[in-house]
Amino acid sequence: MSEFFKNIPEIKFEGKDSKNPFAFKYYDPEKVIMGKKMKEHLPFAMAWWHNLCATGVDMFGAGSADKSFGAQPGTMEHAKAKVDAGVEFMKKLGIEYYCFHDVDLVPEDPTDINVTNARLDEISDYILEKTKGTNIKCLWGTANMFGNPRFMNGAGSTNSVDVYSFAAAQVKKAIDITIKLGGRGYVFWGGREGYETLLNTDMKFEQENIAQLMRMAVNYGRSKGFMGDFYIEPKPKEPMKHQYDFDAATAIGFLKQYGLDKDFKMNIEANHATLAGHTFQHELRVSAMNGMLGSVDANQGDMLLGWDTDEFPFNVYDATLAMYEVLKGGGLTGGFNFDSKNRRPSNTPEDMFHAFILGMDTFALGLIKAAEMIEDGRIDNFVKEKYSSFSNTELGKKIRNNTATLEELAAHACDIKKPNDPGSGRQEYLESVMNNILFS
Ligand code: XUL
Ligand code: CO
Repeated sequence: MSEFFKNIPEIKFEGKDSKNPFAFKYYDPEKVIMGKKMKEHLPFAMAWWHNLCATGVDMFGAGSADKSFGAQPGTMEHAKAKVDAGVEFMKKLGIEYYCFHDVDLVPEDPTDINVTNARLDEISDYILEKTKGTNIKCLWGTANMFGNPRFMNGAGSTNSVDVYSFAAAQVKKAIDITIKLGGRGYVFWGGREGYETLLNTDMKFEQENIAQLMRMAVNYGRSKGFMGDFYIEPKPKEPMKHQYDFDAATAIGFLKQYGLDKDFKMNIEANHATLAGHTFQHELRVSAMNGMLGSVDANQGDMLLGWDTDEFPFNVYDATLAMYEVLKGGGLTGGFNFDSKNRRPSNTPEDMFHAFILGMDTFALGLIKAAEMIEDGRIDNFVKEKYSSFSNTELGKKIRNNTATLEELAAHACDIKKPNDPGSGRQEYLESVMNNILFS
């Protein structure tokens, strides 16, 4: 196999004092934290699309990075070169998972879906051959139901039965390939499932059809022995003005309404959370408290930009608060997929490694610090104490076990005439505890 990243060694853990740009400073895969190895807490994944396909093309100019890997883009030779490069890349970083859209793996034939499907069979055989004897496998797969112009009015939400059938065909094939590649999950990100204007949109009709497509996908996947989770990846806008899977709370409500909540969990993307006006931590909390903490698309947005910038995670506060939620939520059923891309001027193969080293070290630091926050106990103890009147009074216990009545509570209020001071929220103190742990 030809080496694509010849000048780059295997990336090893060297510790925080290392100045080696090609070494981990914090990600120490074998280190045990709260009873589990770091690599088990952090099943990292490479996003096929950003890492192996994206060249930095934007609305203002052509790509700046060469992702040809020695082959002509748009050919099966190129598709295979991407597999070779991707496997070398993952091996050098010690990454065990990857995520894909169908059309990241192979070029789509413009006139015949049967040709595309045969290419997917061929490339998945090739991936299996190239990853044989390694621990590398699929984290999740998905169908790209937003790029092709046929999806301009939506996929599950389209007005056209033909287009809906194409969406179904792509989902079916992507599920087959996900199963073949050992995937833990299957993702629905509703790229065009939304609207530009309600003047031309039957929202109820569209949402019913999306739910039906998901139901058919679950039935098909289960009939083929797929035991993994289906995921919705919420995002409020972009490309559509409004997307139906706006945020975790909206997506969970949708899943419950249509009886899909037993088979689906959330795939939370940090940048999508902030676009929805939430923190990454908030979206993880909402998922966890509903038993739907599934997987993470690890990236970050830019405070000054209102779109999905998909930057590699660098913000240690956010990563720590995210890992705090993940640890308290009992971990992910999926993993941490770097749905992140190099900035356009970071256009060399070395930059691809710097980006993953940054992202993996950021989450490793987040994990270390979140575990310290939990073990420290000051924050948890404060929260426990804050709600203690519900556990150390008879009335509080009755409210919690749903046996209190409105009359009884009103009588209590009249009896005491004026409530006791509920107590300080101590936000600044708790933030200083976090700083103390982060920088000690
Ligand atoms: C788009 C996005 C997608 C999904 C998979 O914002 O995040 O790449 O992760 O379709
Ligand atoms: Co994503």
